[in-house]
Amino acid sequence: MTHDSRNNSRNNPRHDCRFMRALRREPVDRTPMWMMRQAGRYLPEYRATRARAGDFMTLAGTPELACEVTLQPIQRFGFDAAILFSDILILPHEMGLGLGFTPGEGPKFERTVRDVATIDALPRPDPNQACGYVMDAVRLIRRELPEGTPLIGFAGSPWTVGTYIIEGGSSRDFKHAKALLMEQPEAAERLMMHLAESTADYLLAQVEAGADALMLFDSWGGVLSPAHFQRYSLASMARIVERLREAAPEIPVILFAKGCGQHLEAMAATGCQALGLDWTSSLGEARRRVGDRVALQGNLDPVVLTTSPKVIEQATRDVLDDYGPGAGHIFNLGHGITPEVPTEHVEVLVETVRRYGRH
Ligand code: 1CP
Repeated sequence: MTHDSRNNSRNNPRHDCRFMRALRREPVDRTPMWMMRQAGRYLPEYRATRARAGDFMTLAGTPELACEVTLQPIQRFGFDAAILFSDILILPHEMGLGLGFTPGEGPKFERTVRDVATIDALPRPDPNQACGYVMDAVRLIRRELPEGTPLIGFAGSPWTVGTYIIEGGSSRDFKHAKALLMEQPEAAERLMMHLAESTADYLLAQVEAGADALMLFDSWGGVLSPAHFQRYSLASMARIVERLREAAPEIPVILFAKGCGQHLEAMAATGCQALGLDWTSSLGEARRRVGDRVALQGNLDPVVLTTSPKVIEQATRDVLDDYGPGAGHIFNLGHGITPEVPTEHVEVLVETVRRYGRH
């Protein structure tokens, strides 16, 4: 059975919901919404499960716990889509690079990938073996989710994952990662393409396990020159989309490249179904540029959620107005929600989209 024949049906209630319809730019009763990092530290129930798990890797590595936190924001707010609780760094961890999280610091890899020999020795993991616990989580979530709530699977873009494994963790200036592109362009290209193939394998395994849509996070695409963005980040994302289109044509793919508003046409040309926008781009302008080819997701500045109900309501209405009437918009933040946001503020956001986003 192909991915297609199993997941295909418009009579599958998950595929006829607002979120999936909006991705196909079909009419909806109101704008669908979810929030990047919706399962996260701003939720007391997340903090409780996280404390029970002890550390992030156990939380992400235990299917029952990953399922529990994936469902929490759905139960509390009734979002129109769930996103798998995992991390973009799980795949490179399972390439043998040794990911760890120290509290208060970011992710850290035990081994870095900076030279040709290390790049050429990187394994291409079988996702069902190496990341079996992720696929178990997908199957479990899919079983537990309310009827009609689709599940988003995801991965990091090759460039964004590349920055972490080249630098060995988070970075401010991406010195080593950029130096690799500048000094060893062929090796860098091989690394990006290796990550692209492994990432496509990984995403297709998520589809096989039950993911209804897929999202690629290119959080650091915006730090590259336009030429480097095209050669390293966009080309490798385009390869992933090509593999997904071939093997799972019914599964929509959302590309989110932060700070890349200048590249929307090039990203739409990959054949993806939707683009995620951060708040530095206008949804209305993006719609005029690429709205005939892709759906758009975004783009409230997450800082708005730290202000007041009045400001949140107005800013949310402004986002909906900026896109304007008609199909093809999925409301989201322009980046992940931050831990200090009160849950009452998220309620204001949800209520505003429900009321003001009616079509
Ligand atoms: O509980 C904790 O303290 C750990 C914080 C945390 C969480 C909640 C990490 C560590 N990862 C996650 C989950 C996560 N990460 C999800 C789950 C689904 C959801 O959205 O609810 C997703 C989609 C991600 C994706 C991710 N991880 C990205 C891309 C999106 C983005 O925010 O730009 C990136 C860059 C990462 C790396 C990462 N993992 C964790 C942290 C703190 C970071 C960022 C480090 C940095 O800023 O460099």
